[in-house]
Amino acid sequence: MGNIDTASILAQFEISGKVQEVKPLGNGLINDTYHVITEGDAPDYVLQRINNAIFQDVDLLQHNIEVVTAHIRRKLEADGTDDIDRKVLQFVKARSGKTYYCDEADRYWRVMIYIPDTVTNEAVTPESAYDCGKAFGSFEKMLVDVPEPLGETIPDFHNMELRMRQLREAVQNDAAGRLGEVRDIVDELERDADEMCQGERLYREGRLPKRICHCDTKVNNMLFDQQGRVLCVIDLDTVMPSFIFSDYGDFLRTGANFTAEDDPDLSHVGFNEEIFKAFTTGYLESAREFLTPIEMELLPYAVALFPFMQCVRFLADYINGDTYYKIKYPTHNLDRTRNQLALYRDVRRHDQMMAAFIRGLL
Ligand code: GN1
Ligand code: MG
Repeated sequence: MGNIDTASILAQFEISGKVQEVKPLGNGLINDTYHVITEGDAPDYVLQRINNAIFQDVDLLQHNIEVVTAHIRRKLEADGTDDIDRKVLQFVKARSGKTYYCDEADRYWRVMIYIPDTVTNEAVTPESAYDCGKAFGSFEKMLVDVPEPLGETIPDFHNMELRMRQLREAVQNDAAGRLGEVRDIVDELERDADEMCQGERLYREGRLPKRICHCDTKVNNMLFDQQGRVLCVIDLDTVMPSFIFSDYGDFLRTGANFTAEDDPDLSHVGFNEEIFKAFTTGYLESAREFLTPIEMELLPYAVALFPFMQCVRFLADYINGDTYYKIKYPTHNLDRTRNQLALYRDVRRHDQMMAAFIRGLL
């Protein structure tokens, strides 16, 4: 916690109970998160510093989150769901009336109620993939009729055309003098770029909708209860309008890779069909009633799109000299690039299997 005076920050929020201890929570790479333990019957809290270098419009971000959590709460209430406080996040107001507080050092803070007795997972099993599919599908389903427009907390976050432009700019500048060693990868990506940008084209033609999506669908962004059942979706900073491909495809990018996204041994990389099938089954159980035919038809495209996009992002960062992603060694972004390219290639070998499997479910 360094020199951060958490007591004076917490004093800005309408929390109940006396604070007993504040300790770091989780292992997020973007925000700093603390568990605030209180005395007696008062709830515990989560104190979070919002990374406003990445999320530059904190007011918009918190507005999105407030609209989304209030809407989900109303849906759960209407459905007669039990234990709602464990199934949707609840933010605590600051004394200013907002759900965040900006301190003198221009740091942004927010507080939510800590949901006790939960478990987070880093690895996906076929069983949990099915549950995650259902949960992310129903998250989107609950949000199809949000009563207010939401903004993009990172503008054009999953816009493939923008990501290609950024790669081409990196290639033009060759700021770190690394282009020579990756030229063949750039060429390979360019060959499929048009196909991978079809989402934006269909959107411009009015054939593909944007909906409210989570946009960071990793298994560790879900809370489970101690019996292993999904309780709720967390980490809502990237909730914004996007193609549903963002949630469906990005989950499988990490969940259905046999190894981590930065494993340098490419013989470990591959597309896990069993996870694909389990996740897709759960997802479509929740989502089929609101998805349009074109969205369903393009689900295999979504599975390919995310390793492709991530490969483009890692490669652009490598060529730029590692200015965005944290790296642990000089060729870290290159290893990530090669890993995601290998995954992309393997996904493409499963195009027909995926299409047939999805047809079978519908
Ligand atoms: C970043 O930090 P993390 O893992 O939540 C990135 C994602 C990438 C991911 C790749 C705001 O997410 O889009 O898919 O790294 N988030 C942002 O590991 O750029
Ligand atoms: Mg997270």
